[in-house]
Amino acid sequence: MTETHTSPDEIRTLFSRAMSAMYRDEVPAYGTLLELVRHVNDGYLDTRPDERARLERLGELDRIGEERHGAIRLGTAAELATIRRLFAVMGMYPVGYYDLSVAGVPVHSTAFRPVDEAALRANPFRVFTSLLRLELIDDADLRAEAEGILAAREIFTPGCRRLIDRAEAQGGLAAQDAEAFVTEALETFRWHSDALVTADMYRRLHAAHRLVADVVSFRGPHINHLTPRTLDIDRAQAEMPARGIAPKAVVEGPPPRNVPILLRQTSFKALEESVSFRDDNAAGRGRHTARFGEIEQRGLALTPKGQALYDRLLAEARAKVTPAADGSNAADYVATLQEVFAEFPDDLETLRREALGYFRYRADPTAAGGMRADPIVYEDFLPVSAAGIFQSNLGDVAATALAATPGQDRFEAALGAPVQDLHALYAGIEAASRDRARADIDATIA
Ligand code: OOG
Ligand code: NI
Repeated sequence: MTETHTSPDEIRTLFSRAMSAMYRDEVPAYGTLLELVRHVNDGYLDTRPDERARLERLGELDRIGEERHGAIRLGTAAELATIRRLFAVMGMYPVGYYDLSVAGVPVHSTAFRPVDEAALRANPFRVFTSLLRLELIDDADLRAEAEGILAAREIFTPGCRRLIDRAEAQGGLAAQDAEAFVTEALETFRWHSDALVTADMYRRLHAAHRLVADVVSFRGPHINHLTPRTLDIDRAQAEMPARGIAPKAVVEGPPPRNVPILLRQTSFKALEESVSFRDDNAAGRGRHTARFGEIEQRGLALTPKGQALYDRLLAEARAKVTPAADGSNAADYVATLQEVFAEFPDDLETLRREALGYFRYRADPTAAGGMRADPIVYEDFLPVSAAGIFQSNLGDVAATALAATPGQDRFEAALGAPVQDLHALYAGIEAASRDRARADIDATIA
């Protein structure tokens, strides 16, 4: 990159804002959710001046109002490979592998996100990106037809492809190209109500799996939700009904705690939208549910040891009370979750001492040992939560696991690159901060 190029961080911010504006136009309830989250976050910070000061000191306060993630579902390996190049233009790289077939959803996924500390601080915009696994569809004829439909569609504009090529060739984009790129790239994520398929084909795809219909029937991978970050998800969940939004029955992820860990999420159901099929006359229009809303609260990133404890406790709670799709045992589930998670340490010092979470260190002569540790925020996703979100917006049908072979190799072959290991990223940030803190301490002593 030269100084005449717009930085990938800036392009990402422009893109994230453009996407947010587009989605607010397409799905007005998303605008309501943004207002609710802003209201809850302001209230939270107003009553906690210490927390406000802490977030400000860590450089996190500014990013929270801008922060969001989105999700898309792609149909082919070629689409995934090009989307990887598209996101790279805005400094977003594939991190983590999520196999959702175990939860009955025929996709596997990664998250495109910024990876280094400065980029995360500038704007942590992420996109949870899934690739349809047509090989999990039993009906061979339908599979072949779906493959044909997907092979014939083009989800990128010619201008978008040209600008990706240019960014790669030049190592960046000049300001005017960067703006054009944002406009062109946005088109890939736009909702198109005119389907690529006939009503009958839609019905057959839908019968195979609702998700197959969502991916194969349309012109492109419409953004299916955009999720702002709240500082108090229980409060936001409680206030949703008053704003005319019906949340899903339980918040996904860990229970409420003193020290938030990982990620807690809740969503509202997908909207029913009218679509037109290829063979529709003016009178016959169809319906499709695809796009929904979600909010999330982020906490401490866990080490493999902490993640293993989380996974074990979550499995234990869900074995005792499996949350019913219709929400009928929600209170029971929440109580059980809370009970089981009592075993998970809930103060920063114990979490750090027992190496359950990742911390960022800095020199502080007033602290014991001359160093202070702050929690590193979890920037990724959780497969069980993601499955719960998929399920809820797919219409709360009970999930049956699909017989899938683990697919990370196939996913990476389609992607054209390996996904980065999220633990290596957090461990790297922690180690670098410790080295910096030690050097600072040495410098004061010397
Ligand atoms: C993605 C669902 C996963 C999350 O926040 O866990 C997700 C989808 O429905 O396409 O976005
Ligand atoms: Ni999401």
